[in-house]
Amino acid sequence: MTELILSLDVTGLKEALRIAGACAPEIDAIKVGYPLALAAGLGIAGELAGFGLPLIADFKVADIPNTNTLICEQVFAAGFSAVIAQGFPGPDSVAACVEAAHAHGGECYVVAEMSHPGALTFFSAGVPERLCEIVAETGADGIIAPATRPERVRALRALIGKKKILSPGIGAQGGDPAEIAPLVDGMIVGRSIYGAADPAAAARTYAPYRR
Ligand code: O7E
Repeated sequence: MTELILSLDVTGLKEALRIAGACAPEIDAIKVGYPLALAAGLGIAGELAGFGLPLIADFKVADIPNTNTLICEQVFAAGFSAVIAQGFPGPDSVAACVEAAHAHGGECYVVAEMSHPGALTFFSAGVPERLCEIVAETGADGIIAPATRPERVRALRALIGKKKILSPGIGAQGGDPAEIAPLVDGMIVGRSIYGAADPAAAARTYAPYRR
C-alpha cells in the first residue's frame, strides 16, 4: 500500500482545517511541520484529530538525547502518531526519539536523504547509507528519502528492507508519482495539493498511485 500523506504547510488555522476537511477522504495521513505548528500551536494536533487520520509531526528533531526525549514527549502528548527526526546527531539521539515514540504506541522516521538540490552537499558520500544503519540499530520505523532522486530511493530500499520509506518532493519539486509510488510506502505531497484551487480534486489525482 502506498499512502498519500498531505504535507499541510499552511499558516492559518482556518485554512488548515478547511483543506484537511476537504482532502480527508482522499488521503491517508497528515504531516504537520513548523509552518503550521508555529502559527497555530501544538494544539493543532487536537484540532486535526477529528478527521480520524494519523498525524505526523515533522519537527526534524535534531538535539542531544535528553532534549529529543523532551520534544517527543510533547509531540505525542499533543496527539501526534509519528515523529520525524534527523539522524546526523547520532544513534543515541535517534534512539531517544524512537523510545519516546514507541512508548506512546507511535512511530519514528529518520531523514536519510533530502530532496532539494543543495541536500547533496552533506547527504552524500555514504552518509545516507550510514543513516540507514542507524535506523536499523535504533529500531526506527523507517526513513525519509527523496522523490526527486528515484535511483537513490532504490539504493536506500536495498539497505532498509521492509522498513517504511516516506518520500517528499513529488509535484512542486518535480518528483513523478508514477515512478516513485511503486518504490515507497508513503508519498508526501504539499503544495500541489494545498496550493491548488480545489485541494480535494488535486488530492484525487494521486488516487491511481495509492495502492
Ligand atoms: O514540496 P512540497 O510542497 O510538496 O512539500 C514537501 C514537504 O516535505 C515540505 O513539508 C518539506 O519540508 C518536506 N520535505 C521535503 O520537501 N524534502 C525533504 O527532503 C524532507 C522533507 C520532510 O518533510 O522531511 C520529513 C518528512
